[in-house]
Amino acid sequence: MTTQTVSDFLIKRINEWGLKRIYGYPGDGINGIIGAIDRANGSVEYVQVRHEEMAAFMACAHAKFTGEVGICLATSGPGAIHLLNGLYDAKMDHAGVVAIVGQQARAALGGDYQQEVDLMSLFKDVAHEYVHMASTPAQVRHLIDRAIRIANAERTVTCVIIPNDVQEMSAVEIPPRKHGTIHSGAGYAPPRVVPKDADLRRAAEVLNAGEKIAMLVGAGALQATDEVIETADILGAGVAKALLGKAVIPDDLPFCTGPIGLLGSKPSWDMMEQCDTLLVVGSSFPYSEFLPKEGQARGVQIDIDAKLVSVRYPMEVNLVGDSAETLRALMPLLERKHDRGWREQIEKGIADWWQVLEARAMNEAKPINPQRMFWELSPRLPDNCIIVADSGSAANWFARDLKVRRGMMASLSGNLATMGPGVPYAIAAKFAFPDRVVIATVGDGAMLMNGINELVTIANYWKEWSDPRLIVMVLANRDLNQVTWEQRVMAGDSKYECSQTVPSFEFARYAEMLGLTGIRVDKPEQIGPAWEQALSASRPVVLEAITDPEVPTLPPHITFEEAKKFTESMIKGEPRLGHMIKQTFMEAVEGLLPHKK
Ligand SMILES: Cc1ncc(C[n+]2csc(CCOP(=O)(O)OP(=O)(O)O)c2C)c(N)n1
Ligand SMILES: [Mg+2]
Repeated sequence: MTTQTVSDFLIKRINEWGLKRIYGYPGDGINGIIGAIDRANGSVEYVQVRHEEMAAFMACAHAKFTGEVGICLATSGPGAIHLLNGLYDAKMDHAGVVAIVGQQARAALGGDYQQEVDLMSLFKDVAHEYVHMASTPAQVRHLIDRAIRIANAERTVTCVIIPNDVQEMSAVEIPPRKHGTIHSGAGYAPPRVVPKDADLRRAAEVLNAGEKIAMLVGAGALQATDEVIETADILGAGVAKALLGKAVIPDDLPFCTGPIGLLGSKPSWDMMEQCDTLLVVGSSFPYSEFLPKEGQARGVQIDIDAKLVSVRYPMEVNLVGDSAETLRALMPLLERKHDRGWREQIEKGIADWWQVLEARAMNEAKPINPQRMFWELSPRLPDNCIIVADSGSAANWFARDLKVRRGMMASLSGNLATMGPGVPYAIAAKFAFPDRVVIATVGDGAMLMNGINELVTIANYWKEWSDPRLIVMVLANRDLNQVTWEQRVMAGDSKYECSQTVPSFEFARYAEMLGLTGIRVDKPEQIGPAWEQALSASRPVVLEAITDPEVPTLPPHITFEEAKKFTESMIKGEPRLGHMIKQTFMEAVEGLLPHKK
């Protein structure tokens, strides 16, 4: 090739940044770029998805699981619009994603042209840190350099819009050396960010003065496992984990109180109710009512992003810094708590809670108790596996019942809490780590929203993965269950069948039709063997579990107000009232009784 186009240069530059994969969907707004990817002979891998939103979810998951920037590509107009929800997911969970989108030819813009959408305005919110359109080839080098660097450094979404005529023009690799040109370079290395000594000392004073210390860790602490464990040990603290921080520390540590919030655990709730000091590391967990009451505890927060400190609880000391580095700098200033009473109390609560969870999981249900699907998976989780959950009741059981160990990764849509990322996240995890087992836990509503379509993508690509094991476990409860329970508990409304009941769909048979393995379980005794079969399969598996929608996804403690509304909803009439009351009662009793084997 003698003349390289703007698009050829774009792909070359992405390569120079060390990025090797693009999730996309074609259209005439990006023909130039697709052609360049083809000409690049595999230097960048193009993954074809079923819908642009899925490409954005995959780019997001790529960023979450690898720490690299994820890239998604869509055509002008409809393709660009489809990206949005996945991009918001990335933005809100602080995953670095670059969206590259096409646009109509420059000469047509402003002419009410076919597929002409004001993309600058469309992306101005989600990509406000950096969204620009190339109007001439000499711009492309710095647009892509800056989009990638800013996405990486700010852990956010950026967007480069390239009109289709610009894509086909001759590249200007080196802009002329004259007034009004930009000469950018590639590369980014994250800095070492540590707070000032005086602030570390102030934080240590607060933590040393406390007697009952609660820690809360989130996604920002994923690279600080050892430091979190060591700090908790010095402080005699318990550690609660926000959803996105599920993999920060192993769940079987005796002082890990597990999840917090509506999907949380009783030990996390008790710890936050009773602590006198709160140390938050890398989390902006949203619900303040699950944190100590204002004034109850003195607070210290560590976060790399100054915008996120002291937004959920008024902290006495805010340390802006990298979690691991900051904890390492802080630890020598901390005094080991000699009275371990607080820690022992927390550990006792945790041990009891695990028994409650086991009893809840083993409760009878019609036909399968969804918690048992997770409970039985837990001890069978392969080393280094990657687990994802969709938004829905699965997120509760993912958070509570799965015992994540060291080396595993786990994620979901934390802040946007959108339905739909389960299967695409799993696909991106497989592309990033083809040798690791990936397990997605997804509701039937989310599967029917988009999951069954992305199963086609799995069928299309699985033979390329060195270990083909990808398991999509579907909670087939014929219900939009998470919301059904929210409507009962939070609004006091009974189930509105018209909005909540999901049509039946044979997920396992559909998987078989696609050439995958389909397993269907509708008896509790089939659960263990089904997981064994799925985890030793030689191709991706859809494990369809016929689960009971009347198993409550109640928060760890229900407030009086919620309980009252819940009772009202039951009185107003529920389709399966008798069974539901029994199931809820069993759950409540399991939470109260001491469990003796
Ligand atoms: C895109 C989107 N639409 C709607 C919601 C609200 N919502 C949250 S969970 C849920 C129900 C999910 O149903 P399903 O996937 O079947 O899982 P289940 O709770 O039944 O296990 C809904 C409708 C959402 N979070 N995202
Ligand atoms: Mg459902």
